Amino acid sequence: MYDETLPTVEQLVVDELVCWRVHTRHAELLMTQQGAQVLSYQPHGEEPVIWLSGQAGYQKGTAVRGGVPVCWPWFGDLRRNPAEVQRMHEGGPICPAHGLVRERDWELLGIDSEGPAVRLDFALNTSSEPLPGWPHAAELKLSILLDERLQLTLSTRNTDDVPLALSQALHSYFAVSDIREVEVEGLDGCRYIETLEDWQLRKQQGNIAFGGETDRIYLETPKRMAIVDRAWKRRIQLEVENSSSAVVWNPWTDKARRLSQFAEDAWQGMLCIETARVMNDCVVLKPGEEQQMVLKVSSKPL
Ligand code: TA6
Repeated sequence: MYDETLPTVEQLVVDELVCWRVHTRHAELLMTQQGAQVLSYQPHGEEPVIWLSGQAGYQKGTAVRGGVPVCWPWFGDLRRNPAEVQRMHEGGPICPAHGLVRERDWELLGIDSEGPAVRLDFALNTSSEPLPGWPHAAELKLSILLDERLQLTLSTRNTDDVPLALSQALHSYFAVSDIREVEVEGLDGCRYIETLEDWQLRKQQGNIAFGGETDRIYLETPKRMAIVDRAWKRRIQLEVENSSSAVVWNPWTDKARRLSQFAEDAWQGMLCIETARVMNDCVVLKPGEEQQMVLKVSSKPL
């Protein structure tokens, strides 16, 4: 039986992946060293907030489906990125979707569990761990803070002597009761790129509701947005810093069949809202400069 007041951090191996299970008086979190990926997050007495696929695989070199994969130093398809981001890539054909860091182990810098909160810090240094096709020097860090809410801070320091241009995302999978019944608040009036229709530019009117495959890049996004889930009587609140773009994604039926580690009906219970720096919001860092992007996730009853 856990002593609710004291946080615990347990290291475990799930199939091939080194993981940590963190338990505080507010919530439970599971994460893995591979990609410094949060895998699940569930406040006590509630449905999960961060969704993890029931068919998730824990193999080395393959990103786990679900959780919060880190997309860096580019988001999505490299060829759809701004020219300056594309130019950083000097490596021939190796340009997987969502960059180069979600399938490799990051270094655990430390775990701080003094007091009711727990903080885990991970890093990836591209000088000591060169990335194939991306011969630049940068220090990437992800800090995970678990207290009343979940906070992720992704920071990049340019340790090279030339400017770096990159795009990135915290590719968060949220759990929902039924995608057809939830709405996203906060993006009313925002321009978005409809990637499913020739990347046309559109404008959001009202809250986002879901009636089919959705894969959109929202621009000039606000600090706050929320998933309203009436069936589960909760609002998942997202608060961001230093991010003015967000990707909203649900694969629906057809794409669900083509996705790895994804049950045919899993599309009904998940929604990705990805805190990003993409397109005209991509990151350009001078030598020595650092950029931090922050996501705070909390769940409140409706
Ligand atoms: O972020 C949305 C997206 O780019 C979708 O187009 C979809 O492909 C999704 O990411 C998942 O990508 P993955 O490479 O993890 O299968």
